[in-house]
Parts: sequence; structure tokens; C-alpha cells
Amino acid sequence: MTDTVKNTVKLAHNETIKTNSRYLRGTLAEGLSEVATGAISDDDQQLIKFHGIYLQDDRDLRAERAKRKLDKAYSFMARLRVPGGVLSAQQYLAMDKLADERGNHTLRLTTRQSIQFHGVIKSNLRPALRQIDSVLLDTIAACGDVNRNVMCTPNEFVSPIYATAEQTARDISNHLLPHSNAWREIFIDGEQVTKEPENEPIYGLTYLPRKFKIAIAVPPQNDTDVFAHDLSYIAIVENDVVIGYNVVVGGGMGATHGDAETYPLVGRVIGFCTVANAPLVAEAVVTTQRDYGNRSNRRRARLKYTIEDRGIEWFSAEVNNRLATKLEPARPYKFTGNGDRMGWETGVDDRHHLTLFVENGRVADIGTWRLKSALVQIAKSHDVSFIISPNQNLIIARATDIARKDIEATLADHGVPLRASVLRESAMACVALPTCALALTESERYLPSLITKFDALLAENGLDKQSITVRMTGCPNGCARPYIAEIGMVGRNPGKYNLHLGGAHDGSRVARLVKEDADEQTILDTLAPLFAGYAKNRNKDEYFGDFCLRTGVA
Ligand code: SRM
Ligand code: SF4
Repeated sequence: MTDTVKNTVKLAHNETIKTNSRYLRGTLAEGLSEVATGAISDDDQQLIKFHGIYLQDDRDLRAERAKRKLDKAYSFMARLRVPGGVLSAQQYLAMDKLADERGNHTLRLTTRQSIQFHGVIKSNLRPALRQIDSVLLDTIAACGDVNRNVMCTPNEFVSPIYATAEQTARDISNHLLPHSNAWREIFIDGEQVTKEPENEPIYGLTYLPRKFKIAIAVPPQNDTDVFAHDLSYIAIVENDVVIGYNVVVGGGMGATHGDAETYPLVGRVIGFCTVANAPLVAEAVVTTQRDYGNRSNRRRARLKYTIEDRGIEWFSAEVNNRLATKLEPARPYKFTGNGDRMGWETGVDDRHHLTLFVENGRVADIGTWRLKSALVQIAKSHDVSFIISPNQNLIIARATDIARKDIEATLADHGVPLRASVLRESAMACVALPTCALALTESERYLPSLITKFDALLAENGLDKQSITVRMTGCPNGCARPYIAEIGMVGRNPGKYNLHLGGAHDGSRVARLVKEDADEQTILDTLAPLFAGYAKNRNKDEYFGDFCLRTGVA
């Protein structure tokens, strides 16, 4: 069944690209050696994603360069595969160096616990990937029609519960890793090491119909937003031991403005599996999607639509048919929120762990705020680990009592506050302009100033300590998971956003569209009376999203 595609309608062009790619090689090696252009061919642009890389151009420069009849300012974005987001200090230092030597001098922590390097020009791409390989990291399958970076509630050093979950994330990631040797051959060794034709036991020649995403959460935190992914696992803990996971399928955020056939959905729980069985459950879900996913219309090709079209009962039965040990009935669980555990916490080994606020995941030195330099100094001075959180923050893990004091002093010396306002800490923005080819408007560069205005409104109403999730994206693809925020803003046109309200505080409900194409003033005018009403009329412990729903605003 592996290489058989069941659809009889015309296949999407990407299917032909994959079929002809010789397991993800295409003409990438030749294209990367071509010095006449900073770009690569259209088909190779699709293939290179499977290796964690995108061709981009600087959109701030597009109009000016077009006027001067110049080619676009091309560069590549590379994304790490780092399940659960865990890096050693040595690996972090190598990534920082890479950003300086080959990228745009910043590291971008992503909403899926990875790091992106922007601005890598063609001649720097292979050297950059060799630097990544030299510290035993890679970018394999960080994008493309395969399983992506597996997310997990951090952090494995705090307790054995988290350690079990992180290990499951690594096990699933390894189990679903493509077997093709193309990444090493094209970017690292520069020659074909594998003489025999490879095969992809799980994916087959045509891989998956579309991207595939997996996350694990350890309640009460739903920091990884388990309801937003193709497949997720909710850890079930008894007597301080993870006994297994509830399995969630069919979540996804992406939509297209004006296309009613595409929409965000939250996933559904279909059963429980043991820890040992988790990778096999992933294989059963992935192969079901491989065999039944839509390969003709990429907009309808995610798992959520396969389940919508065929029904959750059919899907559950199909997955169980593929499993030697069937899923058991789901176990009770409770989430309280989908943010990170901000600030310091102490683990079972008495080491200290700091979840440091990093606005929209951008690690840089800007004026007197020198986060990038501070992290380098910390990595060089202490035996710590770095863990990217599911909400674009950074955990500095395993600090001793002495290191903790020094880390605080180093951050203060570099003008880096440990914390921000409650609202800012609960906010996320996707990258958008100037690098994202799909952005319709600003996100990362705009949200910080808008949060300042929201903060002022909240303070006027005595709500400055109230946690409310706010998320913004520059287009409807939903990279910062805005549709499940309590306040979601989705880019529609330059300076205009669709305003969504009423998502649940724990990320378990899709928010409702309340205003279309709203500019900043409209958004502020909509929220000001709502915040005032919420301050006066909310029920005890009622979250803002629930209030919007109860009072009919959303
Ligand atoms: Fe995303 C495409 C950035 C998480 C849904 N996403 C893109 C691209 C690669 C644009 C492109 O295709 O040319 C963006 C690159 C921008 C840039 O310049 O860096 C991009 N996505 C990101 C990141 C960096 C946002 C961030 O600010 O952190 C996140 C990287 C995660 C990672 O490390 O792997 C990122 N993207 C997400 C998420 C959130 C998640 O997975 O938890 C989603 C919504 C969940 C989902 O997939 O349903 C998401 N990205 C998309 C989509 C819509 C997919 C769909 O089903 O329709 C696209 C467009 C596409 O695939 O065609 C997209
Ligand atoms: Fe780009 Fe849209 Fe994703 Fe933002 S949501 S990074 S604008 S694809």
C-alpha cells in the first residue's frame, strides 16, 4: 500500500515532484552549486522544505529592487529539528555563532520549539548546515510533507514525569524520521554515499499528502496546544509516573481567507495508549493519513480534513486495525492553561530552571537590550541546558545556586528583564514580514506596540494581573495558533486583521470571528468596552474567552 495513492482525481503537482525526486534529491545539489542566481528552481523550492529549508526574499526590499530591475534579495531560512526543544550549552553556542557567521545575526525561537535562521545566502547554506551537523543537530524533516519537529511540555530536568514525556517525543521523532540519506548527501558530504536505492518504510515514495505535526502535553499545562496538531498525546500520570497518553487527532489551524472549505479545528480524543506504544500509534495515524489523505487539493490535504470527510469513528477504527495493541478508553485529564511556566522553578535535583520571556521568540541585541550576548555569556560560564518553550520563550535549565545568581546578574547587566506584563507573557506573534512569503501584513514587528495599548486598557480596568492569551498572525495560516487564543488577530490586508474572540484559556476551543478587516483603532474600540464589562460582570475565576462566549460577544 505504501506507494499507492488511492485518489483517482488529478494529483497535485507536488505529488509529481515527490515521485520524481529520487527520495528528496531532485536537482538540489546542482541548483545549490549554480552561482548565477541566489534562488533555486520552483520544484526544488518544494523539495528543499523536506530538508528544513525555505527559499525566501527580503520583502522590505522587493519594491525598490523591482523598480531598479534587480532580482529579488534571495536568502534561505533554515529550521532545526530538535524534539522537545532541548539543546546543550555547546549546541546553543554553535547556533549563536551560526546566526552571526551565516545568518542575519538573530535566532528565532519558533512556536514549535525550534530555532530558525533567516537570511542565509546560497553560498552560506551548505557551510551553515555543516555547522549544525558538527554539533549533532540537523534540519531533517523540519518542514515538508512529513512529520515535523515533535513538541513536548518542557522540561526533562525538572522531574521524571517530564523526562518520560521528552523521551517519548524523541522516540516518536526518530520512529517517523525519513530514511532518505538525501540531507547528508546534498548538504554535508556533497556526494552520494548510498548506492542502493533507499526505501521509506513508513512514508513510501510520495511521503505524506501534506505536513504532519505532533505534540505532547503534561497536564495541567497545555503549553504545546495539543488540540492544534494532527496528532497529540496528553500524559496521564499516576503516582508520579507517566502510565500512558490520551491520543488526540485532527487538530489544525491553517485556513484560507474566503475559502469556506478550509477552517481551523480542534482535535478530538480517541483513546489511550501506553508509553511504549506511543510511536506505534503515531505510525498507525501517519500511515492512515498517507493512504487516505487528499493528494489532489493541498488546501484540503491535512489530517483534519481526512477525518472531517470520513468521520472520526471510521478513522479510529482504521487506526485500531493497524495496531497490534488497540487503543484503550481515554482517561480523565484536566488542563488549566496553555502558557509556559514563567520565571524560576526548582527541580527534583535541586537545580534551578528559568523560563525567560523572549518577545515573539526573537533572540537579538537591540540597543541596550542585549539578550543574544547575555545568553552567550551564560552558555560559556555555566553547565546549563537551553530549552525552547512551546510559546517562543527560552528555558535556561539546570542552574546551580551560584549559577542562578550569576544568570540573574548577567541578564540585568545586559538590560534583559526576566519577566514582562502578564499579558505580554501570554502573547505570541508569527514571523510574517519581512521574510515570510505568505504574509499579508505585519505580526512580529507590530504586536509588541499593540500589547502596550492593550496593557493600558487592562490597567484602567484593574485587569493587569489577569492572564489572557493574545496571538497574532500575518495571514490565515495560523502559525502562532491564533484561532484558539482568547484574543486572536489574523492578518487580512496591510494593517488590517480579522479579530477572533472566545477561545478557551486552555486552548481547547476555536474562537469566533467577531470583526473582519479591522484596523488598530477598530480593535481597540472593540476591546475597550469588553475589558470594562469583563472587569465588572465576570463570574468568579471566569476567563476572558469564556466571558466573551457567555455574554454573546463571540
Ligand atoms: Fe507556519 C507556512 C513560520 C508554526 C501553519 N510557516 C509557514 C512559512 C514557512 C511560510 C511559507 O510557507 O513560505 C513561514 C515562514 C516564516 C518565516 O519567515 O520564518 C512559517 N510556522 C512558522 C513559524 C516560524 C512561526 C513562528 O513565528 O514561530 C513556526 C515554525 C514552527 C516550527 O518550528 O516548525 C510555524 N505554522 C506553524 C503553526 C503552529 C504549530 O504548528 O503549532 C501552524 C498552525 C498549525 C497547523 O499546521 O495547522 C502553521 N505555516 C502554517 C501553514 C498552514 C498550514 C495549513 O494547514 O494550511 C503554512 C502554509 C502552508 O503550509 O501552505 C505555514
Ligand atoms: Fe507567514 Fe502567515 Fe505563518 Fe505568519 S501565519 S509566518 S504570515 S505563513
